[in-house]
Formats: sequence, C-alpha cells, structure tokens
Amino acid sequence: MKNFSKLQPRLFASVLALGLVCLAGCEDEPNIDQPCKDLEPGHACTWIGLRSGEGFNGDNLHRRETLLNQPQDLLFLPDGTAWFTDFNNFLVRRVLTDDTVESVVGLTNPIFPGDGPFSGLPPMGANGSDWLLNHPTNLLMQPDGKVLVVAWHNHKLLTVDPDTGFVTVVCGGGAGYAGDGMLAAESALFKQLNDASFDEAGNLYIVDQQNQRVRKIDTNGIITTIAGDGTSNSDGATNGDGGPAAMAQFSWAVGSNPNPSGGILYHEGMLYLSETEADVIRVIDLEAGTINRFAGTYEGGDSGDNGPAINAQLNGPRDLEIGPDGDLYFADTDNGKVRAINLETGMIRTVVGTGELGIEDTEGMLATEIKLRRPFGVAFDPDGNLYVMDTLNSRIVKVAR
Ligand SMILES: [Ca+2]
Ligand SMILES: [Ca+2]
Repeated sequence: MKNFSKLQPRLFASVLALGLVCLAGCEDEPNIDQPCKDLEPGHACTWIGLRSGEGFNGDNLHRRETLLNQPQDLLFLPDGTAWFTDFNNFLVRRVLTDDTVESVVGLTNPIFPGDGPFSGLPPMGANGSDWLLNHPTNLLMQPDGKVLVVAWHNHKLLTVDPDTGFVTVVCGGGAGYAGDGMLAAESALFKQLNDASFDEAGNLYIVDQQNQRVRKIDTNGIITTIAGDGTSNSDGATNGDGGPAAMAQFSWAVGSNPNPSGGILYHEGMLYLSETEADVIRVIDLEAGTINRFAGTYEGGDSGDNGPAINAQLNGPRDLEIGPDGDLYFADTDNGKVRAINLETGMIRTVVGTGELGIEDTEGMLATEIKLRRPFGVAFDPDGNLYVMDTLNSRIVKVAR
C-alpha cells in the first residue's frame, strides 16, 4: 500500500491519455498498421516505406511512416528486431519490437556514403553511428549471433554486434582480387561482393561480383576461389555447365557504376547462384565440384510458370531464400516478381507480382495481383511470412503465410 498514492496519479494520467487517443480514432479509424494486422494468407501490405517516394525522413518513426531508399535485404533476429539494408541511404537499419525504425550503422546527419574508420580501432570496433558505409546489400546471421553485412561498395564484409551496435571489419580493403590461400582477414580483396551464405559447418560462400568468381572463407579463416575462372559469360556463349565449377564463367554486372548483381544460397550440399545478367540460376554440387544450370534458359523473359524451372525464362534473378515449405524463393528482379521453385519436382511458380513493373494498390490485395518495381531481395520471418524488398519502389512488402 505504501506505493499506492504514488502510482495512482500516473494510472489516472494514462487512463486519460488512452481516452484521448481513443477519441482520435480507436473506435472507427484504422490503426496505421491495420492493413498488415488484417492480412489474410497470400495477401500483401506495405510493411516498411511510404508509397509517396524514396529518401530519408529520420529515425524513430513507425515503419509505415519511414522513407527508405532502395532497400536490398531484410533479416529477422532472435531478439525480435528486423534488420535491413537501406542501400541508397548508405545505412543498415532495424525495426524495433515497437515497430519504429532506427539506424544501426552509417551516418544519418547528413546521409553520406563513406568507408571506415579503420585506423586505431579497438578490438570491439567502432560505434555504428560513427561508421561510414557505402551501399550495403545483403545481411546474414553469423553462427555466433552477430550480423554479417555485405558492404558491396566498400568491397568488405563487416560484423555488427546486435547487443552493442559496434562494427568491425571481417575482411576486404580497396577493390581488387587477392588473398587466395591466405587468411581472409589479412589478405582478402573483393570487387563489389554482393551476397554471401553460410553452410552448416560455418564456411562462408561469397559472390565476388566484378571478379566473376565465387569465394569461400573456411572455418579457419582461409579464403579460396571455388568457382569461376574470372572471365565473363555476358554473351552467354560459354558457361562451363556440366564441368568443374572452378572452370566456369559467370556474368555479373561489371563497369564503373553497375547494379548489385548476383545471389548465393547454400542448401543441403548445394550452392545456388543467381547469375543475374545471364537470366539463370545455377547450382554447384559442392562435393562433386561441378556446376550446372538449375533454372532459366540463358535467354531473359517471363515464361514457364507451372512447368519445369529449367525451361522457364527468368529476368535478372537476384536474392535467394528457402521458404517455410522448403521451396527455393528468389527475386526475379526485372520481371517484377518473386518466384519459387519446388526442389523436389523442379516446378516454378509466381508468388508475388503481376509481371508488370509499377506501384498501385497493395494493401490487403492478393500478392499475385500487386505490382513491384525491380525487387532485389526476399526474406522470411520466424512465422514463415514472406517479405519482398520492392527496391525501386523503396518499400518492403509483407505477404502473409
Ligand atoms: Ca542473400
Ligand atoms: Ca535475403
């Protein structure tokens, strides 16, 4: 009873506040998140972002009031937060459990790209808010529970400790191709690495985009090249299918200002690779060391749904994920779709998008009836709901399981 008199005024104040909030709309007007709260299976809502455009309007707003600039990937952490790369804001950000958004890594005032700091860093690294990033693309959960950031335009892999927000460099320096056979942390160089994936042992596989190679960092920290002879397959003339992965050619975007290109996913001894500019997904059998075409025909297009994926046409495939049903989902970027392939039957289907690029009605609509504009990434939450990085619409779309 001692504390009762202290508690009572606060209780009264919060009842009053609740009353005022309700006057403003508890009864009839929908909550800002109502479209996502009411979502039926297979239907879609805008989960983060504003339909009105792209940019940066600050932190601490509800996710549906937060402007993004070309998100690329999303990762759900065991603590209930959802981290995403806000590519053209040069940030890694997260949705907190109260549905507000905060920046974790990168400068916000002003929004500015950069790299580092590196010199004189203590072992725990530097605070994320002091760290300069340039075009982060994909996010992964490390075996130790930290977040691995593929810092594409920094040519580096970074680690963020979700408990402290501190950032350290895993490997990488300036753009280059170096380090094979040596410790990655000391010697590895990449040229716009775009995506990465761990196997169950903790080996890391990396799409080294402009080097046209797949790199591996083993559990001892040694880096090697496991696929790609370094020449490009942009004309589709040669590819090395059916042969050793080390001799294969890839076609990921090159040049002075390319798009992020390529996707990689380890699953049950196989390494699936989105070969974006060749409009195919290929697969490396890691035990045999061989590479083969898995989906697509090397001719870009949008065809083949409900038939074998190997005969279907894709258009600029990127990020890959395994869904709760065990199927392989991927961002079919230039078709404005997310598609899925049943790994047992090899059959392909469209899961999200009409195939027409755009942004119109979304809220509560069937996922196959909404329009996307060049989606680069896909993700699943622990409940198996699907999220699409609707990159050129600068939003993240949720599709209920
Ligand atoms: Ca990925
Ligand atoms: Ca992803």
